[in-house]
Amino acid sequence: SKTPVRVAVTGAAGQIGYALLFRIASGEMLGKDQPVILQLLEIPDEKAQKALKGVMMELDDCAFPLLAGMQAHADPMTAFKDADYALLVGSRPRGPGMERAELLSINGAIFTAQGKALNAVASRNVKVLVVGNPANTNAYIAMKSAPDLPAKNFTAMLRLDHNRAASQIAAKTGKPVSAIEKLAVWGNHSPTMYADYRYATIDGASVKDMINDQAWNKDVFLPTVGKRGAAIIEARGLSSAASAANAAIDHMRDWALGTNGKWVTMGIPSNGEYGIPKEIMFGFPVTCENGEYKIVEGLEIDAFSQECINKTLAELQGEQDGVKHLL
Ligand code: NAX
Repeated sequence: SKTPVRVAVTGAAGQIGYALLFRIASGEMLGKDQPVILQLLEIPDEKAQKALKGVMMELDDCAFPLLAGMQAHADPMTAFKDADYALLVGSRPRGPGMERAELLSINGAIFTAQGKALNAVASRNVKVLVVGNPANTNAYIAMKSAPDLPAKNFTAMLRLDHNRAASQIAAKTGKPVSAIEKLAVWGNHSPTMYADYRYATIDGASVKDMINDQAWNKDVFLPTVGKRGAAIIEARGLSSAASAANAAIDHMRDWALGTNGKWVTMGIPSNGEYGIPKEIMFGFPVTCENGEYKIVEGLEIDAFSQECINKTLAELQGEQDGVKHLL
């Protein structure tokens, strides 16, 4: 059987962690033949560490055949040791009344420390996914703090936006979500992201032609997908957790095991594609093969799409300028 791989997860006692760890341990992320060792990081706070122990007791009680080991950590330098995969879920999202500068400086501290720790102790091939918000900028900070690791190994989660867009299109067209291909979400994981179905197909037919309603795109689809996170909070009293964990599983599984030519969305450092400045952590359509992602290139960007892309890019550049002094 295969050698176990090491999967580090931060924020492991949080609500996304609770929806994520059991699926990683059951083989849904890396395959039903791939044993995993979970390296779980929480803040040193006694309550958080105790809650983490409780989650680990439940993981034990699942008797997962693929769970080859697990440890609790309070220090990224030990949590990330030899990690093959790192899912950075724990962060400080923006609270009510929190100033932007405060948000950026708290997360700056978390993600510079975690980037440095990955740089020092993780596998040289570690695949990093940042879920914790602001996800793109946190991923950018971690990447810039890990100069000895390939920049391409750092990614941010846009997959929840991608899956939300697919689900809205399925509802609008009355077609199964599994039949939708060639969907893309550009930019920042925030309400400015641009979900783009101009190239999408269902059983080979154009989704754009099927819907044929630019007003629906602009006035219904984009705001619904962009504000979906807020709508979940409003309905549930808590932010998206199971759907976020599911998107993290999708992102890592596709990156590791490939997409068979299917497009998915990942937040990745730009190499200048589509005029996005280098190193900006931006949502792009990609395909994955042999453990590598590749941007879908050559798509035409019309005036409306360019306007949307410029807006989400400007927001990201603002965020990244706000953390430059930390790097
Ligand atoms: P919770 O508050 O339930 O859990 C977060 C956990 O992270 C807590 O247990 C906390 O102790 C821990 N933590 C905080 N700082 C840490 C650090 N430096 N090292 C290790 N652990 C640390 O939040 P949850 O609902 O699980 O959400 C986690 C993050 O995901 C939030 O930032 C949230 O905004 C973000 N999200 C991102 C999404 C995306 O699509 N990219 C969607 C869902 C979610 O909103």
